[in-house]
Amino acid sequence: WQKLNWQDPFLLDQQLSDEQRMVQQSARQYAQDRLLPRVREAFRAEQTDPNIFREMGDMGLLGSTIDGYGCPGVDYISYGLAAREVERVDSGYRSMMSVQSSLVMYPIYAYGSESQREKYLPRLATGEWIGCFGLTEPDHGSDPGSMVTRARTVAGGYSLSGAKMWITNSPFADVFVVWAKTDDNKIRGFILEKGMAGLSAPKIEGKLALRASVTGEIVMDEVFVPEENLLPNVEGLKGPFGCLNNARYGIAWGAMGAAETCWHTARDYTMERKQFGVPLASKQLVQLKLADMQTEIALALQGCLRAGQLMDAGQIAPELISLIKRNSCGKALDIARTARDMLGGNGISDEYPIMRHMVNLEVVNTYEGTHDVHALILGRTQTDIPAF
Ligand code: TGC
Ligand code: FAD
Repeated sequence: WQKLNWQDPFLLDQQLSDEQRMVQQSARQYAQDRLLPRVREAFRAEQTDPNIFREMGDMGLLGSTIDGYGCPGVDYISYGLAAREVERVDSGYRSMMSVQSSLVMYPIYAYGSESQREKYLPRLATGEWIGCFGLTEPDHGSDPGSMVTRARTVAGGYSLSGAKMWITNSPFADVFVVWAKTDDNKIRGFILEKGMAGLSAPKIEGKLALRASVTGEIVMDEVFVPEENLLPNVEGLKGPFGCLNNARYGIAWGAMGAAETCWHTARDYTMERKQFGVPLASKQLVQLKLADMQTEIALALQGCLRAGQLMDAGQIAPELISLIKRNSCGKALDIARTARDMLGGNGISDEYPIMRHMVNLEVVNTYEGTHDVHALILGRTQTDIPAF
């Protein structure tokens, strides 16, 4: 019998290839050395450093699964491991990375023309250009099929009018992948660029979560978009949902990184903190909480790994991605709330990372399909009855 590796009960590390381990280690080193020292100030001041995109580009973290166009072409398990390492520090930094990679570069790669790929991907890969993804509208969040943003046909292209809400990266974005309905009522994807007449992206102020990642609107007032900026190879909701599959998969890994930080912080704290003359960790109630955290995290990560194998084999069902996204976010949020409690008064201080992770995870549980919307997706697969 082996002694249990309590931090990695399923020995996930042993199940990785050398390349996957290398990607994880370099992402961890970057996140711990470069992101961790600035996150507290960034969160306090609600400020996002755009240089992070260049740094992530240098590390090969942007569009990492794309082969060519300046991207490293790693597998989806490596992508997930990198998301876990970045989100160990902050969900907002993982958001910046996953929007650029899965929601901007992926659609240009998967649905774009060759000239669109050549024009946009290399500069998005280095982080010279920052991208955002506009699907959600002020009145249409969980139900994006009801969007009202229009793309009217005009000479030489389209005229886009409408508003997108809660858009990660939009206030400093150079490239906007926007979904809108054309004259025939079909949803199509368009690439807009900063500086186009009628396009603005005001920042949403006052967020109490994900404060290290800037969020804004996209406001389009008859923005002329030339024909060559239409994504030619997809129409319908499967366009944005195809991108969301990749992003949701990354979130499933990432949320566990945040959960691991909360778990380890709570463990270390209760080992040191004495009440009633003994360490809190000597109490049964405390050990029960630590055991639950360990169990949920270990099982969730093993599920992510299996999903990654299926992604890499091209055999994954989108509903399995809903299952892991929902599970990871819900469990990570519970773990963060419990860990916060275990630190008592100190749990509310930003001397410790837990409360920041806890409020961030409220967002992660909501965006890319809420916890309940993913339950309804899973319910539909079991019953064939859409209950949305
Ligand atoms: P429904 O009838 O189910 O589907 C319409 C068409 O889309 C196809 N489809 C998918 N294709 C690929 N992958 C998926 N996961 C797909 N899900 C659906 C489907 O096959 C169908 O295709 P076709 O060819 O038959 O037309 O659509 P519905 O309108 O009933 O939608 C149902 C529902 C609730 C599942 C869906 O609307 C949904 O998932 N809502 C959640 C919205 C959401 O996730 N928004 C995310 C916005 S982006 C974001 O949050 C980024 S934050 C990132 C960050 O900062 O990290
Ligand atoms: P609603 O859809 O109004 O939902 C409100 C509540 O009702 C939820 O609890 C939901 O589960 C529940 N509900 C909804 N429908 C049903 C139903 N049929 N049955 C039962 N309950 C239901 N979007 C983008 O396009 N791009 C981005 O980059 C992006 N970044 C984001 C960043 C942040 C910080 C945040 C907060 C959001 C971001 N979003 C982005 C938007 C995000 O995807 C939406 O907030 C999310 O999809 C939920 O939509 P909503 O906020 O309109 O809530």
